[in-house]
Amino acid sequence: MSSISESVAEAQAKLEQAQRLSDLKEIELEFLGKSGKLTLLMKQLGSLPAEERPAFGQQLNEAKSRVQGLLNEKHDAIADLELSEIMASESIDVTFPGRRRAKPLCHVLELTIQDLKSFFTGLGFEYLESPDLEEFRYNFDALNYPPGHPAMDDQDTFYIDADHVMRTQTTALQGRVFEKKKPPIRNFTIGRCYRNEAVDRTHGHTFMQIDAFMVDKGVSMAHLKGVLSELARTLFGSETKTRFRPDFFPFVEPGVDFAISTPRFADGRWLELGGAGLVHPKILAHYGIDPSVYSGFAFGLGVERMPMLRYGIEDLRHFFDNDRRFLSQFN
Ligand code: FA5
Repeated sequence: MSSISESVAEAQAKLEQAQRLSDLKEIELEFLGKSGKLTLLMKQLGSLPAEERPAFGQQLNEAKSRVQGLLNEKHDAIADLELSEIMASESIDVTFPGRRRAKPLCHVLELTIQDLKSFFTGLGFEYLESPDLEEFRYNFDALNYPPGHPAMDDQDTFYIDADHVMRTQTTALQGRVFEKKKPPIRNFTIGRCYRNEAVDRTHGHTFMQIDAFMVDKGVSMAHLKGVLSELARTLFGSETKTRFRPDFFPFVEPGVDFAISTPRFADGRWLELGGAGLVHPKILAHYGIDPSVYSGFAFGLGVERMPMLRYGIEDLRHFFDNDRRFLSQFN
């Protein structure tokens, strides 16, 4: 019997000394845990004479709830104390300056694309997209490449299977449009092109092109030169000169390469932007557009070249590095 009151007195003394919630855990274990002192006393019950058992059991239960009650009281007191300690040590200084978030930047290529879109929609060209993973027939056959023609070697690309390639030129949109639309047609597209190319300062295996084409009655080289010259002056300044020299592409006749020159960069040297020409009459006829009534122009230009010239960017690989020091210069 006395060991019950001894245990309670012992627990009470320990609780008075307890400072932390962790101390309380230990005390709880020591007296009320599975092998706690009061728990073990319960096991003596069986060895007592039958008439003593009820009184012993009752005393033990009272002792256990007394210790539990003391534990709870002490727990509340210590928890309050610990909370105010935490509040004091972790207080927030609301006047402290925050961490600055990096300003989102628009990629210089995207800025160029926006300029191109507003220029061509302004001239009444409708923007369309076609897939990067293109059918061989749109990338080559529809553009009048005879089977095995060496011009395809200039645009060696990544073949996915016998019928699909990563498109080498955004000109691949033409066949898709001519299948569905009849003149007047004025469309343009901007997108990635892929070529199996040795990468250097001015060539990527992945790069962007803009292609535009217009088919209507009486469309001539004069319209082509007018549109490209206006584009050059809009992008590179009013003093920009343009040059058109004969060149070969299977899908135009005549074909030209298109270059610009301005005193503002490269000491006025001629810089090639892309290819152009009048849509080949065979292509028009193939799609049921009578070439004796209708004619059209088409051109395809490299997009990276434009900001490279405009801002004097000397290496096309900067566009893909995502270095903020580079990108932040254009915003
Ligand atoms: C073409 O791709 C033709 N489809 C252009 C065209 C369209 C001609 C319509 C006539 C009518 P070319 O392979 O020359 O042509 O590429 C055009 C432009 O894309 C180049 O002048 C260059 O600015 C850009 N370009 C071509 N290959 C790369 C490359 N590997 N990396 C970066 N830019 C490139």
